[in-house]
Amino acid sequence: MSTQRIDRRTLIGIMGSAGASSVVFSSCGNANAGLTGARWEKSISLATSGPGGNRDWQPGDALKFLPPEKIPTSGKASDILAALTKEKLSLIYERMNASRKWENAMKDLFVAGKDGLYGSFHTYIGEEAIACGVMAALNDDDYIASTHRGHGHLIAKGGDLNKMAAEIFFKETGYNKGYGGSMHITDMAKGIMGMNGIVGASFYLAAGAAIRAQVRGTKQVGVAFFGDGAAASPYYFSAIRSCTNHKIPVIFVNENNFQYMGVPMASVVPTKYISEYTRGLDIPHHLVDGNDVAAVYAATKEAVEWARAGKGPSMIEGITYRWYDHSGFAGGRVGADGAMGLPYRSDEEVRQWMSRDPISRYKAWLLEKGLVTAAELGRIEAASQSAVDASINFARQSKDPDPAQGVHNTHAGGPVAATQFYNRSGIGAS
Ligand SMILES: Cc1ncc(C[n+]2csc(CCOP(=O)(O)OP(=O)(O)O)c2C)c(N)n1
Repeated sequence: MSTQRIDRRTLIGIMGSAGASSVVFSSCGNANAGLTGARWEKSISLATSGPGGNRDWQPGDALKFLPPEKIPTSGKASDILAALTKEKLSLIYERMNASRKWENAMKDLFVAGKDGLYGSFHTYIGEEAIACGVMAALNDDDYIASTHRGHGHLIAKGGDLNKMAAEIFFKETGYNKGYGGSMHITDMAKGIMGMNGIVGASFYLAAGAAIRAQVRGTKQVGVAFFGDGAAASPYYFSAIRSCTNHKIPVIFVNENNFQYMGVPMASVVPTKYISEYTRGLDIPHHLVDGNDVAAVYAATKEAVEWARAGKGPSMIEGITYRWYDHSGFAGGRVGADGAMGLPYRSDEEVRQWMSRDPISRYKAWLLEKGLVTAAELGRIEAASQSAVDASINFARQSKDPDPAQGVHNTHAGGPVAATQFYNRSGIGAS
């Protein structure tokens, strides 16, 4: 029997005419390299004609959700953030800057084709207020479970820029000795349970850590970050329901950036907001401007107090926007901010969201309230840039991993356990 080979574009066309769902399609799509507009236009028409809630979503519709241009300098959230010490407010600014500058530097290297970088790289640029606002309300020993878009989470929780840069450069000094790449970075000493290529995995990871804390009575909390698309995962409702039943100290933090790869979020969820899904559960829900670090911090502080008091989970939805393509840098340019020309969203929408830049808004808020001076903020920006430059130099100067060691990184228990396993299995250790 002869087998006919078909390319992915043809396959997608067949799936479309057979009425494939948007979720199936988006799992098959690869937003990474060389996509033509035509292919994504096809994906959008597939997604929007499938089952789901808001089937009429069009590129540009995220404009309806634009936050104000400035963080309000008065009000509950503003007062709660302003009560932090100057050191803590400065640290938030430092980490927001480090996150933005580190990813921007990586983006420029990828786009310029320098240093042999390749592979998945999901930028968090534009969403920094969520990670930094959440982390400011946590203790160092609280746990976070991240997503595929996790560099910003790691930086906000105090992770190591050098080790993360070296990992992206596939060097032996990297977090995973150069074998894991961007989506598998873990730093348990900092409570960072890992970035994760499995959409929807953060729910159970955070819940597991939180159950441990509950059993031991340590008062630690677990935070599950997840995207709007992950809310469509079958694990979401089951996890939040079980955590509610057992009052597990988990905070479910949704980063609603309206985009599920190249598919509009509105076509895969049936409600206008993710936080509407679970309203029937008797737990606090906070719907906040995710580009306002004060709003995110205030909501998380309340959720943390609720969890530490033994009352169980909370849900926070932060409305935000990612400036670049899903993964990789289609539409991005060296030294320029934002990815333009992507067929699943309008350039006007990108520009408007960029004008609500969470870092500039926080800076303006700090200055207007007179909490940190312009000179001090300038020094923080320069120090963040130096740390980013140093991380790239560190990565460049590090050695490549020894391929013979690769197998030893695949088993808990390290080289000894791996050797024993392979000896027993008769495969041989290397
Ligand atoms: C279980 C699973 N299904 C599908 C994918 C492919 N995939 C990777 S990222 C992604 C989109 C996730 O969107 P969202 O949760 O909204 O997060 P965002 O990328 O917007 O931050 C998909 C479908 C995957 N990695 N894992």
